[in-house]
Amino acid sequence: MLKWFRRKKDRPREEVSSPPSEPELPKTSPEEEKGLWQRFQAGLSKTRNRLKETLGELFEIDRLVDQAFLDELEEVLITADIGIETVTKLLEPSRRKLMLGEPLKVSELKRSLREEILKMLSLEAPPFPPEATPAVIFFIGVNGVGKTTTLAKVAWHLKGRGFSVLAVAADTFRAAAIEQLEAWGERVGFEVVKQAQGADPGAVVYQGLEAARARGVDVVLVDTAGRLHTKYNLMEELKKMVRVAGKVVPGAPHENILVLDATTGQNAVSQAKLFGQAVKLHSLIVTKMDGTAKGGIAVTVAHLFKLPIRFVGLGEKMEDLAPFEPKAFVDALLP
Ligand SMILES: Nc1nc2c(ncn2[C@@H]2O[C@H](COP(=O)(O)OP(=O)(O)OP(=O)(O)O)[C@@H](O)[C@H]2O)c(=O)[nH]1
Ligand SMILES: [Mg+2]
Repeated sequence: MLKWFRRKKDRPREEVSSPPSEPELPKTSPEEEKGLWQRFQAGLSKTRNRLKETLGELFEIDRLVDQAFLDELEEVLITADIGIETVTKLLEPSRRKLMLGEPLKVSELKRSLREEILKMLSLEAPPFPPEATPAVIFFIGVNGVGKTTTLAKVAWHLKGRGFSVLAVAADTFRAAAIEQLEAWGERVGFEVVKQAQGADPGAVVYQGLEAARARGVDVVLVDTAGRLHTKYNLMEELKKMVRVAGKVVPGAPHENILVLDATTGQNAVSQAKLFGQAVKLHSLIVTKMDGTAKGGIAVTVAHLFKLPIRFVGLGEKMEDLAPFEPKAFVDALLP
């Protein structure tokens, strides 16, 4: 179903280091997929219900649409935190039709809206994890968005697909950040490379990648400290970590994931902008979709910055992370 999320056995034969006698990994069962889909649906229920309440009335009767109808629809979509620019783009085909004096029915408008959102979300995404050994992935974002929790959830997903995982505790700033990552490591089953609190995060990255290379680890997940995207020094520190990674493993980091908290709304746009100016961003993970009626922010940021969404966070447990699928998302979002 998901094209970008690969299993370890998808790799070319010569790159697989495990003996051929290793048992084949189970495929995602239909039950598992159903479970993910249900979690996805449930996680988006607040956003969906909000849209249902407001759009329900608008969409109830399949009548002809006029300008006033589109204006009202525009407002509703903006309250779901799909930004103005994005909403304008979404409704463009419908507005054009009206301007040309062509009739437009509610049912057609709904279809067009779905298609436009799908188009925005269906960005080409390279395979995940990236095809490098080790594949180095940074988790980046402002304070408290869910970087560490998401890293652990991703580790759990990767392990389920046969990859060996090592985490780097590059948040040496916040008290207890290292312990938090270690606790996840014990729960999920991954090793953590760490130094003392206050150590240079670049040095921890160096040590972690050296260890990963020496041991032939498949994927390295780097937990970075939460930082305000507007703070110059902290952004410089992030740039340095990224440079260090590239020195140890050529081409690293292979994926810088910006972690966004869905509940923060439009501020996510400026986060994406400023983090993207500091380091190259490759993808997004949108967390806390379960706690917000504003899940539309995912559409906005993906569209404005052309960043594919890898996963969405749907709760605090390790299994509360769903690989992102545009179609499932639109189905779950629109009533
Ligand atoms: N409901 C919900 N809570 C989440 C989700 N993801 C993370 N959280 C919670 O958000 C809080 C912050 O998570 P962390 O993983 O510590 O966030 P962080 O970005 O690493 O924080 P800093 O390292 O301090 O910047 C924790 O209480 C998590 O349990 C999610 O998808 N849904
Ligand atoms: Mg953290």
